[in-house]
Amino acid sequence: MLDINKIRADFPILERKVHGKPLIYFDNGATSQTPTAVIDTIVDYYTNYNANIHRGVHTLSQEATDKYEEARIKIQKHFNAKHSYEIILTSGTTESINVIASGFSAILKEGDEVIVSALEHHSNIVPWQMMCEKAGATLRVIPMDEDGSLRIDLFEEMLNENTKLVFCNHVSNALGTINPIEKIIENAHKFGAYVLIDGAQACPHIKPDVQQLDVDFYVTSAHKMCGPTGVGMLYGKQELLEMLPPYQGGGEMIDTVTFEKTTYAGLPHKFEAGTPNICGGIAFGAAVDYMNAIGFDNIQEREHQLLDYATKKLLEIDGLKIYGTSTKTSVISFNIDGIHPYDIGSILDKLGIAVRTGHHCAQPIMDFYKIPGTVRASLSFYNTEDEIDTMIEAVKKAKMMLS
Ligand code: C6P
Repeated sequence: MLDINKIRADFPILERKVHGKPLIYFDNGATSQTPTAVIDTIVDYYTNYNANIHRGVHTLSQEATDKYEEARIKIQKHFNAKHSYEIILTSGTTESINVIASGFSAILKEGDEVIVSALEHHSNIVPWQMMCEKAGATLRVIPMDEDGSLRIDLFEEMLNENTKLVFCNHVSNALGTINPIEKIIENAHKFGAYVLIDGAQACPHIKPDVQQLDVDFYVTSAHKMCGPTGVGMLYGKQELLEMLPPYQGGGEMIDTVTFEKTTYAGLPHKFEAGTPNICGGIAFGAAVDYMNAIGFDNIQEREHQLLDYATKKLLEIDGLKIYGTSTKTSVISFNIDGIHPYDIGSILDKLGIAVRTGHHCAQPIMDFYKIPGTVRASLSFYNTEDEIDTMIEAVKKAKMMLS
């Protein structure tokens, strides 16, 4: 059992007030809060060893380089990648996806097919559309079901010898539903297609093992798992990362440069042009340490308690509908009959409660349900039942005011 009061003390922001009320932070799907261990790592970097990495012989640069590469190894171990150089540090999930989409734009050809799921965030749709447009490939979509699950039966029918790539999120950001990525990877591989899994919403709750999954590419952002913004990960199998062309040209991604010809550095540097987010990378490592110290089994158990508690209480409110009811993480997306989600979100904010409202960068899901958006409460292990009770009362109040 987690000591929630002790855990909450790790997050200084939870002490603050919003509109004179204690902050209740239920927008963890957008970004999670930052524990003192990560904040201290950031302060320590800028206070004691801020320097550019892989470039200097001086002590500060070497210290920063060592810490950055230590963080890469922490991330490698966390995701159980075979080699640390299979972990590319990027600015986040969006950039990680764009690295792969840009690389495959040069490899795919007309007649090739790529498959994406209906449950994707725009980051896992738009780069592939751009890639297909450049390469002349066709984008196909795995349909979803009313309960927020994917039609895996139809996915299996869509696969054929032209299928080259499959993209799917591990967990839907708009609904919290968990996709059967093991099945998706296994079936795609039967046809020789590569699979990219967007783990942005899974990694705060689940510890993926990329070797066990046998996934080709797995991407995530640090800021949803207690780390800072502006840094994330692209995991790729060595042979695939070696096959793909670099994403950006610049310093540190080269081996030799002349005006006639440039040769590229090996992994991971080939994909890390320019000065990276050094402090962010180191703090990402600290966030991984923090979450592992709490333990993903404990996190899941706690978040399931919160999810069950909140779901039961919300469903007692007349006219309230929850979207996405298949197996899921601690995300509740809901609407109340006849009330715009934005109006509910605004009233909750006045009461100190942070939720996200709108289409959640997943417009196709909203189109499927024929709604403009939802109110999304995304809960984390540091939330409490008392906070949920306050939200329930606030939702009832909002309903009364807006009906
Ligand atoms: N979703 C949300 O409120 P970046 O912005 O690159 O860190 O992550 C993009 C992204 C990609 N895939 C999924 C499944 C995501 O949930 C997100 C970010 C946030 O749902 C902000 S839009």
